Amino acid sequence: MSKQIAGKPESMSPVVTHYCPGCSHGVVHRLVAEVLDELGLREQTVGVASVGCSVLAYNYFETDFVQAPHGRAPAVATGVKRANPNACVFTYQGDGDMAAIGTSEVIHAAVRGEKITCIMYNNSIYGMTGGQMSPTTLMGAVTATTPYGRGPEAGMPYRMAEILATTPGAAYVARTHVADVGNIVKTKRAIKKAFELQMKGVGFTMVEVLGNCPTNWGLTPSESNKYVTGEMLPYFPLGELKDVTKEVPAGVHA
Ligand SMILES: Cc1ncc(C[n+]2csc(CCOP(=O)(O)OP(=O)(O)O)c2C)c(N)n1
Ligand code: SF4
Repeated sequence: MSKQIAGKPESMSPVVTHYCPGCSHGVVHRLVAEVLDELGLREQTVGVASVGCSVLAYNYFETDFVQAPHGRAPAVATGVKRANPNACVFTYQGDGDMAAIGTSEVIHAAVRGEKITCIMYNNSIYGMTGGQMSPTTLMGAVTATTPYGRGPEAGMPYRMAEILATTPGAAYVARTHVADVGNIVKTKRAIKKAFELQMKGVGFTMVEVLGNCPTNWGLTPSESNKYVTGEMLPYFPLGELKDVTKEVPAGVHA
């Protein structure tokens, strides 16, 4: 008799997602679900879905979920966490949701040191609405709203993780990618650390995950993963940008 050695995490619903073939949104969902299983947090978790391709995230997790208006997930998560301090509360947002319409919400949540985890899937484009430029679209990139390539009139793409890492309330901020297996494993580690620090009440935690959008980039899944590593990585460096557990207390020399 064959023995099952791999299956869906308990925190993931047994359904087929609506994501395009080759899209990494599903990979990141799975990592979140695996982490919730490993930390035994499923029954006390409340996810906050945003607006974008991941708007249906509430159908994919076996946890409680709330749907927030576009960009407002960190504000909704703040309310959920303050009302339920023992809950594990996370948002799942695109770069359009967090870095465009929701810039203010996430920065103020970080400044306040809200004990939540915000996950930003950065595919450098508005995926759901047909591939318009987002704040993280690379210079020169052709999108539905930049047919000649993003130019200086739109300003430079900005780095959400670096911005959040400068806020005093942030406890942990990291940027990872999921374009190859080794980095999928590293992304899981970062998400796990963020959830652990949230549950220890250390402060605001955020993981920016560089992901693909083969459909709106007009690339195959494999080409789109090469775009992540070849084009996005030089502008969006990986790493733990803030980890208060590693900081040396004032007056102590490392
Ligand atoms: C208030 C409001 N403004 C605009 C929209 C249209 N809209 C829906 S999704 C979206 C962008 C989503 O892009 P992103 O957050 O990067 O997620 P992705 O779809 O790429 O995963 C926009 C502009 C909306 N739904 N509500
Ligand atoms: S449009 Fe892009 S981000 Fe959205 S599901 Fe398809 S590939 Fe993924």
